[in-house]
Amino acid sequence: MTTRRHFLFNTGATAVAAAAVSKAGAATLPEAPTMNSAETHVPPPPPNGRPYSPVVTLNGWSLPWRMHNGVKEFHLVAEPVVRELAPGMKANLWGYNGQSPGPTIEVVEGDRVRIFVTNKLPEHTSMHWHGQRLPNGMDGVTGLTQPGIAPGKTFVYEFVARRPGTFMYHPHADEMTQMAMGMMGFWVTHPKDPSLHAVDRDFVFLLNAYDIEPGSYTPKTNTMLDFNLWTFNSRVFPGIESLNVRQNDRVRIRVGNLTMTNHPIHIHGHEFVVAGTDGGWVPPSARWPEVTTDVAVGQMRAIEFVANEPGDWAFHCHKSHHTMNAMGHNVPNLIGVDHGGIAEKINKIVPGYMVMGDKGGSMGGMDMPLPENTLPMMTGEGPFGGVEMGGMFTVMKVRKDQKRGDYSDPGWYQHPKGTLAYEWTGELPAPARSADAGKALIVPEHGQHGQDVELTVRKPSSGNHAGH
Ligand SMILES: [Cu+2]
Repeated sequence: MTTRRHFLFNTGATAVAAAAVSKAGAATLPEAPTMNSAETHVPPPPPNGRPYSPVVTLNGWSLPWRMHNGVKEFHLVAEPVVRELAPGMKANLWGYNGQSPGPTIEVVEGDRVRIFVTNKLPEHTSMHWHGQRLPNGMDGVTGLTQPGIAPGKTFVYEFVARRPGTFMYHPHADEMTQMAMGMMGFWVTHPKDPSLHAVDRDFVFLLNAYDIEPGSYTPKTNTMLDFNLWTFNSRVFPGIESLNVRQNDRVRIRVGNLTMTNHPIHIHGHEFVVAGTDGGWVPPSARWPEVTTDVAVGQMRAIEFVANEPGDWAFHCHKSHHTMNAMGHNVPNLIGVDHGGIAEKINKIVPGYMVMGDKGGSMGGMDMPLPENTLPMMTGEGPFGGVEMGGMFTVMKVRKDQKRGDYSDPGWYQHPKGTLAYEWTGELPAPARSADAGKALIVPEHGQHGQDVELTVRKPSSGNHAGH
């Protein structure tokens, strides 16, 4: 593929830029390769160091290193970046080496690692190596274990990657701003023995969230909970590449959560086990089967399964508003309300005004004018029409005829005859229905207290509820 050429081109371009910027450091600093495309770049085989099976960072890449006297040297550059969240929308973020999230760092258990972190941001930063065993002074907490890295300065972190597993990196400086702007990356420490925990496909996803007003480009950094763009590797559906696997591949998906809320991560058609957590590998006897696993804030989970069911299987966060793109928050529920024409009338006064549909929320078919740089809330085309998704959603494509080593997108699944849901046009038996069917829905008056419906039918003489 063009992957390698693209990668080398970027590497060369940055090496020049780095030399121009830092005259004194150029001789000793390893190059800082950069990437500004959101295609997936599968890393070339490791040039030196001990062997391992590389992970796949969808819509991302892994950071190359140089060997220097037996030490693996990496160079991360914290800087403003432009990230395409999906075709049709770009965001002004902060990231590393041209991208948010930053490149994935892959090392082998026992490696001595030296990471140069250069700050090209307008404020100080630091780097915390989330989950690692390391000397306290390498932990990257501004004020506690080091001063902040001032703009234009470079700090060096050095430690032995002692524990194999799944990790993250992020600043521990002005965190609310820097994380809300996209500063984070993935780290994988592979086991010394490459046959341990071996899988055929090893994907990594960093969960992040942004609050970008429709029509604007820069996240609001004071947002605490009300984010409106929920991303896998700083991409939203339909901008997230599919997980392409061969039938019967052993698949691992590592998920790290640096948003401010939990994400129940769900896959269709297969059960998995949580084979790894923040703390390392789970002994096989302690793993239990699931189809959804919650990934709390600051946690990492590595799920594993054999992809033995061919098809196009949804992989997504199970919070339904996390599989939608940016919207206004105060949209009332108008199911059953005839508001024909009202949106158009209001639109003449308030451009961009939106009402929820009277037959449900679906806006897939609505012809809504969107502000510039704004994605539809529910979108994406599948072989059968609109997928009506956004945010943290993508598809795992399991194919039996995929050639060994070929993980290109196989296109949509062709369902064998007799295995596809279809419209029934014959006679219908009478459906079983509740005895109350057809009666008006009783809405509890004090629903927020969780009482039963009966409790809301008060006797006229009762004064006990007056305080409500
Ligand atoms: Cu979620």
